[in-house]
Amino acid sequence: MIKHKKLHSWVKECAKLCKPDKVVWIDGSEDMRKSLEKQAIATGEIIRLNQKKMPGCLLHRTALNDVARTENLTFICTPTRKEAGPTNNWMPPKEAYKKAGEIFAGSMKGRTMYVIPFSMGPVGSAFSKIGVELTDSIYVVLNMYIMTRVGDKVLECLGDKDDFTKCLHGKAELDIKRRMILHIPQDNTIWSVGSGYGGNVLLGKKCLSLRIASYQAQKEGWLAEHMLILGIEQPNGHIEYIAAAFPSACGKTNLAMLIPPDGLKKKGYKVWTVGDDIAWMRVDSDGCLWAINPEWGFFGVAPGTNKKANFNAVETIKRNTIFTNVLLRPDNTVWWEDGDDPAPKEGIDWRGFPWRPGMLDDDGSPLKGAHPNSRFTAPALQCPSISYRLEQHHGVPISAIIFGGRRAHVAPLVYEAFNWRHGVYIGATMASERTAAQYGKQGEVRRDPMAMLPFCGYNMSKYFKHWLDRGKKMTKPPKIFHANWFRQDKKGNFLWPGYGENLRVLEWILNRCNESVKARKTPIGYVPYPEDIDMTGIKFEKNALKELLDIDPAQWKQEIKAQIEFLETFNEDLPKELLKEHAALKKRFGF
Ligand code: OXD
Ligand code: MN
Repeated sequence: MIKHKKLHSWVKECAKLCKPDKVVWIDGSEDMRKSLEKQAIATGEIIRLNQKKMPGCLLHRTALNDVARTENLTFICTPTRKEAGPTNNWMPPKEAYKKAGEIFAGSMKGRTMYVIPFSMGPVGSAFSKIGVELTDSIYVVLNMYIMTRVGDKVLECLGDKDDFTKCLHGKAELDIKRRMILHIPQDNTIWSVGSGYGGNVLLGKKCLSLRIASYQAQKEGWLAEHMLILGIEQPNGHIEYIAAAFPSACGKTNLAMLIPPDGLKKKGYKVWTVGDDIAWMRVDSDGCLWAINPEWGFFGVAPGTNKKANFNAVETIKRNTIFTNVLLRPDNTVWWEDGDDPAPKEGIDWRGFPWRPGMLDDDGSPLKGAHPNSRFTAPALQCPSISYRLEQHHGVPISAIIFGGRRAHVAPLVYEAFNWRHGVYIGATMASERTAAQYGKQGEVRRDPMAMLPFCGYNMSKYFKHWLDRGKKMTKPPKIFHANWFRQDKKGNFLWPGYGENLRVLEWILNRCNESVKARKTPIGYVPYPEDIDMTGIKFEKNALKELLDIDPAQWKQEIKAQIEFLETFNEDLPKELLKEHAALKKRFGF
């Protein structure tokens, strides 16, 4: 293979900074993967799980202070603050390189630097992007083998082209005070130092496929989104695809792998999973929106994963899966809260300490065996519902886009935007209530436009404008919807059963796309007539469905006020079209 001059000189430059004992190029072979696995097991970085019960599965524990993405230590590094916008932490590139450079300096002494060429999207697809990650962590290499396509085939595809993302990761001392996740979009560069947690260090995922890619997408005229993609196959074999954006911890993985509920089975639907976290979408020559999932694996939350919530995920993670921060049982298998198995009598918790059910922490709360953000990294192709289109260079055409959040009140189960521009307003103002798994006051509403708040790599006002402009490029734009599976009654009980039953709502959405059902026009958009949501096979009070679809003007008055307060934080940069949508919404209510 011809040596890529720029790539080699960049690797050399980084090695000069970090001073590893050696540099190893990852060729993508199974032999190399196995030998790295062996090394990591020998040093204790990784534990081999029970190979009879869980073939190919591994366990890793992160440092105790390194268990989630650190948004406060994540920066967009552009020449001006305005380019990063009011929703991002900002640092000038020069300062970023200097500060992180001091932490990287000599940090790989006694370690190996691995060079991982990877492709986001099928290797060679016109819609894929290439990155090269340098890392001193075997855990990262093994995860990248699952999450992305890696190795020589990627280098061959890169040839002598310069357009690859330069990703440098180093664990350094894993000290939270010396941790930084830096994106320098103008240099097509990511620097991540001081962390070993997936979201901070698998640089192809949030860093490249969302933050850097969203910046590139704006320049190149496409969309990089925090969305799942699923296909619904109808009895006649026709498959329609939906992309959906929900903030973290709203069940995207579960929705992407949905199994039709018994009551709808006789209709013959089948759901195909294309992706559970990221969608890259572009307007094609047919005037439609097409999407690929750039990833090759799932990096999902373990607690709460069980056969009822997500049977397909349970099947997917039976083999060749890396578990992070879950509980280790005495038979060398793993366990987490709200899984399928009862708590074991004893085990080793996510921190590496002996654990028994009923143990309490310093505050007197039950001590968790698995960390609430413990994860599985599993090959997408092992998922029983994986779509063959995952490997197709062209991706899938999108019929509908869903925005959603977790709202106890206000937002009905589902509604449809009047048009693309209105849909962009719905996406720009979407919100979710914090759960116990997130920092901040529980129940507090956090605005999270298009679920991209932590992931948009440039000024969000410009991002809104970009979304509005995409609509003008399409002759057949997808319809836009808003869904809320989490509405509660007055007693605080969830009104909607969720999980597989969500297909009932997806069916209504597709019926709207195909113009086969009418809907009730309301000030917020089109809302289903209760009889148009097929409730065959489940006991459901008619009133509950009415309550789920109810729009309370008093609540909406407050909501609309909160929406404009949020939009006003973007000052004069906010596209005027969104202000017009806001005024129109108010007017429709008569406020
Ligand atoms: C994720 C997230 O890990 O959105 O996918 O936080
Ligand atoms: Mn995500």
